[in-house]
Amino acid sequence: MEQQVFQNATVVKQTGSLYRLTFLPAWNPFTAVLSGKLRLKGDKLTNPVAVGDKVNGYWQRADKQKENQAVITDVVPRKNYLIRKSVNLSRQAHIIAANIDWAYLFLSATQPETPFPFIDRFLVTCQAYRVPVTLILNKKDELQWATEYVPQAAHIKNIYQKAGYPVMEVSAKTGEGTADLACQLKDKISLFSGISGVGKSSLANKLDPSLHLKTEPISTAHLTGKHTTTFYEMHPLQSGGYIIDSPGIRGFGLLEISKEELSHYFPEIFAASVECRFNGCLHDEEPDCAVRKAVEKGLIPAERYESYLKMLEDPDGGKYRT
Ligand SMILES: Nc1nc2c(ncn2[C@@H]2O[C@H](COP(=O)(O)OP(=O)(O)OP(=O)(O)O)[C@@H](O)[C@H]2O)c(=O)[nH]1
Ligand SMILES: [Mg+2]
Ligand SMILES: [Zn+2]
Repeated sequence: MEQQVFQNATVVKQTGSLYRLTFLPAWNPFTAVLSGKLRLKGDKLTNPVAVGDKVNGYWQRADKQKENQAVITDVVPRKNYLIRKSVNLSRQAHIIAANIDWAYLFLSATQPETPFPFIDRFLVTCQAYRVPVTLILNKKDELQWATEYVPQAAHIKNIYQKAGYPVMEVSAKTGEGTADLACQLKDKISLFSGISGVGKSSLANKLDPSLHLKTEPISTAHLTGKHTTTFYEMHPLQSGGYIIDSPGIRGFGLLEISKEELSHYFPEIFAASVECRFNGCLHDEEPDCAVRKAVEKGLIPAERYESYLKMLEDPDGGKYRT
């Protein structure tokens, strides 16, 4: 059996035990499997190798096989990654994606609604794992006729802009706001994430109609998405850059973030906390807590503070039926 090694291939797709790799910036993905050594590492992780990972390995020519089989042996140390506790296998963690230049958390201006604790768990994880993040408020076109959602959309925008996060209002249907987004995506590997039905794949198609990603209307009975995208997959954009389209996230448990450090990942809570009486204040029931005072005065939105308290109490939680 001959062996020829390869280095620094990028994982662009994972489907079960099969991976697709390419040598960026070239785009001609080939199939690979994990070595036994890497599969063993998978006991605490549902996926020891994630989309966006850079990997090394070798090709082996197995008898009777026409093509060489690529085998992944090592993951190159990651620049960053996003990780969450899996919903069903609560002791297992799932690496959402690795080596991400920018994450885009998709929300819908109308339906489906993303619960605040979900948004905040995602943002906390981005802060903790050093992934810059922008909120995408999609389906802006629907606000014209679904006017009952206008105050809610404005409220979301206000909360997160105040916290220091960029918020972009776009429409995957009309294309409004997508030119600015296309500029930001150039030369970067970006992650599109969010719950099902918020329009991640639709927006990707609008940015590059040659992608033809599958999309589906949300359920009229439950106003929730149908989990149309089932694999994490990187796509090159004609306008430049690469996006990772992803399946709707069903639940988001925090991982390896201590109670003491949690407030550091809420920028506006952290800023207020310098005035707290106690150094190790958890901003819960401690006396003279500047964070609680800021919430009472309306300077910190109650939704954000409630999310913070929920996470403090139950970092593993965050399971949503979406
Ligand atoms: N009116 C309007 N509808 C949109 C917009 N973006 C997406 N939709 C619709 O929302 C539904 C869900 O869109 P998808 O792109 O499948 O959503 P997704 O986030 O990829 O969902 P999953 O793959 O299940 O995670 C589809 O019917 C889209 O046509 C938008 O900007 N405006
Ligand atoms: Mg999709
Ligand atoms: Zn405090």
